[in-house]
Amino acid sequence: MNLKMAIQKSGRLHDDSMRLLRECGIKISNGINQLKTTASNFPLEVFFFRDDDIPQYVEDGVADIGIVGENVILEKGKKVKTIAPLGFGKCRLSVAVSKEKEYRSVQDLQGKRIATSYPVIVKRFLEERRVQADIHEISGSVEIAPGIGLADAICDLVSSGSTLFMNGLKEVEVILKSEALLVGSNGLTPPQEQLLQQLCFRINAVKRAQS
Ligand code: PRT
Ligand code: ZN
Repeated sequence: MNLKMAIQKSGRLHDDSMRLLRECGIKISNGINQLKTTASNFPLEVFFFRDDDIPQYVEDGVADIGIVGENVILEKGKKVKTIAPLGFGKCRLSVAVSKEKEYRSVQDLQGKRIATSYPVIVKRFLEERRVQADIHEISGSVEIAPGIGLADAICDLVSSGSTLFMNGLKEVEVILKSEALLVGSNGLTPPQEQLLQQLCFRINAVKRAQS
């Protein structure tokens, strides 16, 4: 029996996810043109997916475990359990407005149009603060929305801040701090749980060695 793990096929979490497995002493071939691969020295199958699909696959048990950003887990609202934060993929989900605009508090978003790829998280954030705004879901290049008149504000992931800067925007609210998480399906069998424990033991050793 193998433990099935979903990781990002390509993108910001792919290399660090592969590196973590390598540092855990698990040998797998690179997945750029593959859908899945099997480790040669640990009972682990690795599936390569788009990060957005990973919560669903783990909830459904297509994969037993997965590595995905906390931002994606919260947005998708799937029933998966968090096993461990992994210390990479760090970013924040923030609201930004044109740097020329005056911004005092979240109340300034009242009645405004906010472009984002994270409508669920943004909606909850605004509701908790009793602010009503128009959420426009767009899937990419969110940061150009204010410049082309599509929105008054955006909510997007930020790490260095240079994308906001280059688009004449300033960060005004941090909604969420996120990093990559190891998540697991709720229906693992005892043998799968045991394999997961072995894997977690190795991950913890890697984390300790790095801190
Ligand atoms: O193809 P697939 O759907 O799998 O990938 P994707 O394009 O949806 O995601 P990807 O690879 O961009 O990001 C995967 C995960 O990395 C995210 O879900 C976050 O958990 C994490 N992460 C960490 C980031 C960033 N940092 C980040 N800076 N994801 C995206 N960004 C983008 C941001 O959207 C913005 O466009 O980078 C830009 C801002 O970066 P700075 O450095 O200019 O602030
Ligand atoms: Zn994605």
